[in-house]
Amino acid sequence: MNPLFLFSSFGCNSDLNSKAPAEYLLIEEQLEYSAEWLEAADIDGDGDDEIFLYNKGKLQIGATDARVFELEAEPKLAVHKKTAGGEELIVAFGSSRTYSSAPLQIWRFDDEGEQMLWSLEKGQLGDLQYTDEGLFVVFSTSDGLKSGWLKENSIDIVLEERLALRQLPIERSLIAVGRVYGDEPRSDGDLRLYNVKSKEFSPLPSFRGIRALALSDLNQDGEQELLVSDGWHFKYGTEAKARVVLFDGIDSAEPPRLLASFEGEYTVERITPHEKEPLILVRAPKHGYLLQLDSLGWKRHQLSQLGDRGNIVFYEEGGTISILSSGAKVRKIALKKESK
Ligand SMILES: [Ca+2]
Ligand SMILES: [Ca+2]
Repeated sequence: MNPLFLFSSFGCNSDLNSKAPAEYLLIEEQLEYSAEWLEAADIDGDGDDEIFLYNKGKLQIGATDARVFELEAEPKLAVHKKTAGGEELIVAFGSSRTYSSAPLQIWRFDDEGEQMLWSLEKGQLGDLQYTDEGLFVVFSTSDGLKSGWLKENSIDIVLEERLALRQLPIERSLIAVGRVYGDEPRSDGDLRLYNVKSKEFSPLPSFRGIRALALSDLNQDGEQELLVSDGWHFKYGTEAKARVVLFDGIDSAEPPRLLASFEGEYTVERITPHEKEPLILVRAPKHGYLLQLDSLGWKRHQLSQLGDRGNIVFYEEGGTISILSSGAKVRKIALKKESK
């Protein structure tokens, strides 16, 4: 794919058109610590990320001189909140085989300490998103699946919709809603926009069911692009397709564009765009992947194998972007800008 075509189809005519995207060399090393799950956020605001390492009920903040937070629960998803002094990390914890009676809990971590924002007995997390409007939580209980904004200590419910496990607010009153299945058992899922004021859905094009949603301004033109993993099928072993597509604005008449497909994987579970560079981390069942925009289009790099619960995140230190991958030995993959 020609990058000029890509950027012009973004509706962008900034200097990105004339600037070739950076090309990177991936330099992998194995670190001396383990993590069943990990995260990175600059909570002290000095420009370098702090590393969060979770192992067996303990979340260690910082690789050295560490603060330790103990909780009988397992981290599920985390989101970053920008603050005047850096970042906060917001983590949803829940039950697992080891912690079978753990409630669903949402905690905020900053440089000073941690604070529980919300908890729900016997709740299961569907999705967690942070936008300028606040924290948006999708969760299920015995009453069904609900979603809404966290306000004080409770969730201000905006939608109760079966099977709509993935939800992402485009704005306060407009939510992108992805279902794994449709109304009929085993039928294909779909992608729709929910208007909170009119309480109506409008369809967006998708190939079957949805497993992940993300928003990012990949070309830095001030407009967010919607990234979607579709292709889910109930016979996932043989029929499902693992794909990531991009919508150039949700009101665009253009069909979504396929950024990458992942042979040998049956779905994409999580899409993590970088905040500043056209880089996207993709978590699939077997491997992590990096999508990188270079002069030929979106290039796909297969990263380390991941366990059932492991994850991959971006990490920034000394101005260098790296990828951290969980495991018995954490892997760090530095993205070194290639000199030409
Ligand atoms: Ca820092
Ligand atoms: Ca954009």
